[in-house]
Amino acid sequence: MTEPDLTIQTIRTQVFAGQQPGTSGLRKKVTVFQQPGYLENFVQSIFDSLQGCAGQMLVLGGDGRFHNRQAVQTILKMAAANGIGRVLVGQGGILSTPAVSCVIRKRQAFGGIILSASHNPGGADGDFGIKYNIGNGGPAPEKITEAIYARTQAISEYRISDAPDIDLDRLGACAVDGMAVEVIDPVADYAEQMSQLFDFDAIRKLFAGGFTMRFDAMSAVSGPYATAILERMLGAPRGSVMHGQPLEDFGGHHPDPNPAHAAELIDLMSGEQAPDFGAASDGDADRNMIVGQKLAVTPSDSLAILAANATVAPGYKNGIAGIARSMPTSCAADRVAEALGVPCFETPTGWKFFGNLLDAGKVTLCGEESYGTGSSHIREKDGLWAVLFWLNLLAASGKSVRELVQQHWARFGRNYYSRHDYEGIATERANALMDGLRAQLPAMKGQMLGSHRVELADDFHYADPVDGSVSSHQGVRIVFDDGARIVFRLSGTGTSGATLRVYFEKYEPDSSQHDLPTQQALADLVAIAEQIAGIAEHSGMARPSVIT
Ligand code: VG1
Ligand code: CO
Repeated sequence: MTEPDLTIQTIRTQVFAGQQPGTSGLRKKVTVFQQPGYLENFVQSIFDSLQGCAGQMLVLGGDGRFHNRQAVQTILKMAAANGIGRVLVGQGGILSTPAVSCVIRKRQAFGGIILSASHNPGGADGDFGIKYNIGNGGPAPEKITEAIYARTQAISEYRISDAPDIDLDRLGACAVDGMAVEVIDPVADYAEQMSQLFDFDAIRKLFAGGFTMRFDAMSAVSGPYATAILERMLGAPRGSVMHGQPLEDFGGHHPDPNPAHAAELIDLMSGEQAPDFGAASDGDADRNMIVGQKLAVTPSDSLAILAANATVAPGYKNGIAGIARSMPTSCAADRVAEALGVPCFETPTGWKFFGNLLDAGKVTLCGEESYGTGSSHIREKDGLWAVLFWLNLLAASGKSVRELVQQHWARFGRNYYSRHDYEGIATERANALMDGLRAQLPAMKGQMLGSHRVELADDFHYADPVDGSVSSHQGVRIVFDDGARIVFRLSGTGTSGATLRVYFEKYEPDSSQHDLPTQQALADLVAIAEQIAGIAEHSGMARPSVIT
């Protein structure tokens, strides 16, 4: 083997914000990442923090946003100079987040590096991001992310080969100095896994019978996956996938699959010519939105409905071991778990908290209110997986999305649910709001707020049932004795100022009350949130910037 032709560079840039402890990746403006040494600082810190990575295999790819290709070339040269044995890189530098997780597991890689800022906007003025996933295919746990962060603060040099760029578009083997590189088809392993989990024959028959759908890839990375699987493997009519070409700036949009940002799909699904089924996915293809005719399914309901019907899919035919949901996600899944006689775990926000539960076999399905759903098949949430699960369910039941949702509510009751986001608040003001709330918590229990009595008011705290690790200050929650809840937390994924997220939930067992407009059903809770938190005063905003 030839000695790697490496250069040791001194880091001169002073702006090493690094990854904040507690978040699962570094997300910053592209212009920040373009500073000399910035990306390199983080990547070297990853290699420095991974014990035993020399000679090992890594998976590398991203969501195709602006700066993706350049970053891939840099990381390959750094991997070579740091003694990594082999890198599997997606063709064109492309791999969705779920595909990275799938490939790490299938090929038993040591870990992987994902380049994405997920649902954040892209382009030269947009956001970029990077995160490290471990050998189980999931986001690195806090122990590792904190070590990486600490290293970014201390590091003074990085190692990089001065070998030329590789041809990212040509499939097959090549090398960077002594390191083997394989450019892989980004879709193949993932598509094969999907065909094993779901009844592709039944879904093919559904489309052959005239069933219509639109999948909005939002000009992001799910496009090639959705086109290959839905149109080519399952026979959905050409054009079923819209915005299927990944663009560096996502066409100037937020690639965030919710009714606010996927408005074109929502309009289509509300019209007289609406297809039978609609869905959308985010920048890195791990989120999903499910839409029926004139009905957007809340992610919390989607999780509960999939859990209640999981056995229709071949991959889950023996039932599920348990469900996990993030704390702000509605309690709809808890009712299903109870009916199935399986446990339901409540975790802090962020997919990394599901990893241990999945590895230990305690849960099969996981979900977050933020349009994230997934299962034990990988260790990330998975947008297209959720869409295929719904297609399998629609095919097996012969029912419409609306019928499935209404039947679910009739059986389990409806959890009215909404999230209000206040974006771009000055960080001190947002912290003051949260501190003000925390100060009120001890006195709240037993109080009447409007017509609701407070049963529990706390700052959510989680002890991992598998490894005992503790995560505190995960959001203020006010739980009422009628099942209603209000949750307040600050976003950990924004790149400018603070974003306050307020989550509202109300449980309605009575079927005759299941057709109210959501915001109307939750209006009294919204007023209570304002009363106790002083949102308008702290944020300077009379109403939320985004309601989902
Ligand atoms: C948001 C969501 C959270 C999700 C995270 C990553 O975080 O609320 O549920 O896990 O994004 O999603 P925050 O801290 O901004 O509320 V994505 O699609 O980046 O992987
Ligand atoms: Co995402």
